[in-house]
Amino acid sequence: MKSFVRSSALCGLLALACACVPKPYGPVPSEQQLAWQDLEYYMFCHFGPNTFTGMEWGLGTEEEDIFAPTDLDCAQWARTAKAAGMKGIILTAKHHDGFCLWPSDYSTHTVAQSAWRDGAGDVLKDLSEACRAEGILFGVYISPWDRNHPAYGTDEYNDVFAKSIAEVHSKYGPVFEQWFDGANGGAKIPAYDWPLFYEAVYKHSPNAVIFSDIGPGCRWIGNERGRAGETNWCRLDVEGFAPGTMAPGADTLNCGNCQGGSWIPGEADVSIYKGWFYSKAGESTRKSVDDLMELYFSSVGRNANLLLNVPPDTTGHINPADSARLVEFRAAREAYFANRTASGRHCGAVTTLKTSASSKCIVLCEDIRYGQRISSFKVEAKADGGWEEIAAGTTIGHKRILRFDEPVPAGRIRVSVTGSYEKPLIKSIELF
Ligand code: FUL
Repeated sequence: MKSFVRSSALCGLLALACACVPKPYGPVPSEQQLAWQDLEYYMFCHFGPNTFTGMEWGLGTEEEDIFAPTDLDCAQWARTAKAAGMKGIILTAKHHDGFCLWPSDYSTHTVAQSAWRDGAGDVLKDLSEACRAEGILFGVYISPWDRNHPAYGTDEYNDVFAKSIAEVHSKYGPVFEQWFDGANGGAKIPAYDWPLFYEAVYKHSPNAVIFSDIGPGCRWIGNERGRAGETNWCRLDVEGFAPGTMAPGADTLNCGNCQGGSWIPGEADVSIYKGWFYSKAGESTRKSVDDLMELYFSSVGRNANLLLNVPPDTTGHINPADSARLVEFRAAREAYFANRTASGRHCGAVTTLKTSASSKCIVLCEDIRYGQRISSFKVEAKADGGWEEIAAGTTIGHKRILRFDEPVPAGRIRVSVTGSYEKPLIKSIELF
């Protein structure tokens, strides 16, 4: 009897809870995409023959022996990423020059043909193990454009490429993200068999989020400057488009499509240097902490993940000056968000909070599990003469950060949703 009462009470509670579950609006994220959006910030590593030649796009004709890190230490990369507060590392397993950083059965242009470690070296093995040991995620960039492979440009290449993807994922996966670059430098474009490539990824990394200009997991943000649109929808129309030259325009990728048919959130990729690969000259272009903070606000602060490239040097280490910069950047972020002056959950279209001290920014998170709904909002502070607008924005999505023009003294602050396609669902509001 007791257990009957208990279970019917439980059913009642569940029914109540169910009645409160909001109705989804439009496309919604998969569980994998939700978890991926929570990551917010991780490392990109461009490493390969270009590290040694100073080129950005290798020709594919470089001698394999060019790849000769003197002291490869992937554990140092993983430690650096972790200390920087990054959640994972995505490595260029194969860039456009076709050189494979793992001994592949489907290419003769790989670490196995080089003199490095007598042909027995394997960067993917080292890095995937180092990431696991450090408790961070491992991801791969595998370029479809291949300037070395003899089959490139023929129908046979689709099969070769799918097999090398499967090889990487089965040997070193599962990976959290698979990066497919859209560049082809005007080369002859074969009719890529994207469904075949995706299948090869999902077979071994079923939870991977696949990046390309148009997803399916996440999309390019339309520039390599780390700047998402101030309006940034997680939705995109992909019908009739393909990655690369067939992708929608950069402006569309930058902002998404408000009514887009698929959930494909943006990822902002940008390098700490001017180029993607390490070069001595590149060191003078290292971004400052202020630059990195701006990047953070224009990517994570605008509903996009930040993929920051930190290229290992010819020794096979992340340059000490780069790792020091990353740690300074982490400290700057932590200092910026150290004093929370108010926090609350949203209730109704207007939420009022009381701040305990003067505030310089507001951080809003929409409950995107039920779709992205909000198209505009404003923030006001109570002043002597009534409510005064201190900030306004359009989309929110996973996270939106708005900095105030000047510090707003302690007092009452209210957030009003001024446009929403469905009942607005804000998960959290915080002021700092
Ligand atoms: C581009 C490539 O062509 C660059 O070399 C780099 O890998 C960048 C992340 O993507 O499309």
